[in-house]
Amino acid sequence: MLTELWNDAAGGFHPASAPDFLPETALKQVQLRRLRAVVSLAYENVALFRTRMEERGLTPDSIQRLEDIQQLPFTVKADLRDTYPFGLFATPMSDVVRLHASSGTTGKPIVVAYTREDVDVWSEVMARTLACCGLHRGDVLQNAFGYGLFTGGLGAHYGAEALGATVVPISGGNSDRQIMLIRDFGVSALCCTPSYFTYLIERAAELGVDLRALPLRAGIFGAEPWTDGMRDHIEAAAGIKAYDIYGLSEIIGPGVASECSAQQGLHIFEDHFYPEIIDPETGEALPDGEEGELVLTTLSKKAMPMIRYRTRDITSLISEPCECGRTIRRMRRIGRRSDDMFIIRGVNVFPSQVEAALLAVEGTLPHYQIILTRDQGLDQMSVEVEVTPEVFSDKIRALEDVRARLAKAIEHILGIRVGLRLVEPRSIARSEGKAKRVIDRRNEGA
Ligand code: DLL
Repeated sequence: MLTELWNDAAGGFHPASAPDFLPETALKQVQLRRLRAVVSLAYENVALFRTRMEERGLTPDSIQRLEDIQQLPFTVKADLRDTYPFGLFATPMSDVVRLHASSGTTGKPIVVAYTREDVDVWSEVMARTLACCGLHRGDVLQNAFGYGLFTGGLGAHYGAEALGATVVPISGGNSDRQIMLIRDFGVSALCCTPSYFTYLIERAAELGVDLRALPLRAGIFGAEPWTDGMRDHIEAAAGIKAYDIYGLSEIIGPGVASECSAQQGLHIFEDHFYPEIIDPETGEALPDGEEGELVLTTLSKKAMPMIRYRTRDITSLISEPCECGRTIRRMRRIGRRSDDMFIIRGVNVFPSQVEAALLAVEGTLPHYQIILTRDQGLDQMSVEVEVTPEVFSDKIRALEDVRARLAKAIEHILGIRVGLRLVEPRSIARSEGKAKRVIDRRNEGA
């Protein structure tokens, strides 16, 4: 049965996908064996981890069952900053074949490392990601994730090659050339951030290229939050199926989890990344189905194992079986992070709520920014959103009508009124990678 699935090239399955279909007991055995090995590796080679284990009276032998993971200390982003650049490496530099870094918002980047084996695991989970999105040998994947220290470009590149697809390593930016190659190379799939793809849609229209008439059938998007409304916009405008993929540098890069054809949650490649959901306030473990902070443990990483890493990404685990047949669990799409919330007049606000509201209003474009300011100690928020040329060129009435509907949609979702500025198409900067949705001016002039 499984062999049939994997041989079905048109269905996108690939031999590397085998672990996606493991029976639960076999999966748990693999997880426990790997967990014990990775805890030993970190204990013996990473001073910070060893000290924290000792403080709790733990040794690697304390891990006898999978549930014992809950005794282990968490790792947080500050640990990577405090040990910058190489303090969490578990192997000598001579075994490290690759470094990546993620810029972060302030100061020094965080650095991550890979051995040869780690790169192989990464290629495998990215091949499984692409297979999950229905890709196979014979597909032409245009890789518009940035190549460089960012993990998106090289992660997708190695995965596509491992799958046997043809990869076009164009990286981010150079949008006119992107559109030319999509057309001339018969590109069947493209990967980039969802915000960059909305720009490619816009640019293709300006160049008179109808993406819907081309062979492009799949978009593989991630690295930033995006809503179902954004997905509907992308799928309709480009005539493709848009898949959500998730990952983070600290764990491996892209390749931690991926949607499948059902588009109902992202399958976590659990044989390599052990997921837990915790209450972000208390750190207590929550059962499947409950929403909380995602914590991940790398089960096979050698150069830089991460034990119980607090991602700050908020989601919940889905344990019900998926119609695609994969047995590995899924997580719901990440709509927010525990650290991207702001409080406006006593109400908790997340940027994704604003996106959901504005995409529901006709006449707006999916290009927006949230501006935060502080007035007499109170946080204020205003939203700048582009409207279509037809609305903008008008005719005060159309503009006023869109403004009124938008104000209502935002009030409906957030429960408060916020400042609104409707702006001309192209007035908000386009991004080639992760979009900057929030401009925080709260501490300016303070
Ligand atoms: O963004 C890795 C990646 C590259 C993922 C390409 C997917 C595709 P970082 O730059 O370290 O790594 O950023 C990781 O981005 O903790 C989330 O907050 C956010 N993120 C990543 N994927 C998604 C997604 C890459 N699909 C941080 N939905 C993570 C929502 C996402 N947020």
